[in-house]
Amino acid sequence: MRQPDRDDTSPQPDTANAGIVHIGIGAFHRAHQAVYTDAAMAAKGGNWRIIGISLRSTDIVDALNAQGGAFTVIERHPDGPKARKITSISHAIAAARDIAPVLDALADPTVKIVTITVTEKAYGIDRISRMVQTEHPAVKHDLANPDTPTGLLGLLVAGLKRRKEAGARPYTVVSCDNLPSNGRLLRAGVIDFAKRLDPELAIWITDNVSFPATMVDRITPAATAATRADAKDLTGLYDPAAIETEPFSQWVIEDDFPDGRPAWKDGGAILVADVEPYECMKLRMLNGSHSLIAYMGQLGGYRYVRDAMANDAFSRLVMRHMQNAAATMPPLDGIDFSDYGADLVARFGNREIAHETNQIAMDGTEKLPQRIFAPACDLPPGSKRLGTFALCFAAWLAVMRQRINSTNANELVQQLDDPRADEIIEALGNHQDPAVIYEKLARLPGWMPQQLQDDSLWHNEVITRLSLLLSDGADAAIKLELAI
Ligand code: CS2
Repeated sequence: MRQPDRDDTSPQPDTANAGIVHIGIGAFHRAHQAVYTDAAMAAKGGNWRIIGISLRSTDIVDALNAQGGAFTVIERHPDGPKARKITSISHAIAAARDIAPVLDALADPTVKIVTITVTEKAYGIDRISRMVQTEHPAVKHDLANPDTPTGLLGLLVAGLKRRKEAGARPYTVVSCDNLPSNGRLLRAGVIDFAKRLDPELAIWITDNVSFPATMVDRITPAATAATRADAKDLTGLYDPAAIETEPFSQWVIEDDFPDGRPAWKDGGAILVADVEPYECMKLRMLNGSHSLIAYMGQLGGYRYVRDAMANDAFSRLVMRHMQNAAATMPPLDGIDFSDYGADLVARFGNREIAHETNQIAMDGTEKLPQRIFAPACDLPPGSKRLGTFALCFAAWLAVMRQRINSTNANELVQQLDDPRADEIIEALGNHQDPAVIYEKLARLPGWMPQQLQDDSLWHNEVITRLSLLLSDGADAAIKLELAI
């Protein structure tokens, strides 16, 4: 990312006041929005420091606060790692310890924007109806205890309620998670949640709150001891909050901020009127391929994405899938999907990045709908391009089956690493027949679109591939896919 020139008369990232609350201060936020905001303040100033909220972990909160919010970003370049100090976080708060300071931060009218990275499963919004999922644990808790919320929707609505009661302006709410139409989805979920508690608040939110959509992109493996060791080597300081990431970074933001925003454009972001085509491209080409690599990689014994990509047949499969995904989208001005795909192949192959297939494989029930099912539905009926989508779904089924077969009952839920693990275990039981495995998991409620459930080609393509994966393994399935 380019380093803008500093304007020495403006407040700088390490001294400015806070203007943003960010919910979910994990590695991705620290590698992405925190870096753009740091660069934006360095370029144009503004009181836009970030108050970071952690919903669950307390360790990261303590680590950041002990360093005045500062932390190290290690960028893994081909010619070695580079360290960068980021000071855009003012301080962090652990919601699990006490919700009062979180609600106070949300109520503070100097906070103009709330940004969010909590991962797909924390939303509790049905992707199709866009209504709240009343059985989602956090949603259920927060509807019953709206003054002491624990989840995303509960927090956002409690904060907005305080603003309305104080006669203050609301904050702008920005989802930075890999969800389709993330702004519209979150808007509908927040309004539906509010309606269930306070219909007038729901109307006020509808009339006053803006929910710009964003597309976020930066491959960020979980930090390890090697991350912290490199941070120490490069900076001389031990930093428990250090994270590592690839050099590439992209943030496309819908420019709809009635109460202002940092100069994110000067920090390298792209501000546009309509984000959804970018988001669709990224979800289908990058994240869809990532899920294919994750499940096929798990079956083929590849711990890291880079090692799977170093296998010629595997990387040809990934390229094939990218072409198939690109064929599901209308053209996007100024973007050549083949160039975008070629760049992705290079990023996935980066030898410096140790991105575990297991990390990407988690939460499949949350990820596959937008990455695999939605594009598969957009192919013309009978298209041969369906094959790689069917392979990705078959690979997920095979991973679930194999993990259940090889794990003892006590560790099963943890091993499946999916919010619907209990349902998956129950549905699969001891069934080993590919057609039955398909039936049982395709019929999880509210998941696979009806169009695919009714599509006999999809059904057959998945079962053929699942049979081969279970009997002969990943290499055989890749070979067959490339021969089609
Ligand atoms: C990955 C993403 O874990 C996953 O599911 O596909 O986190 C991916 O690395 C990011 O979206 C890249 O921007």
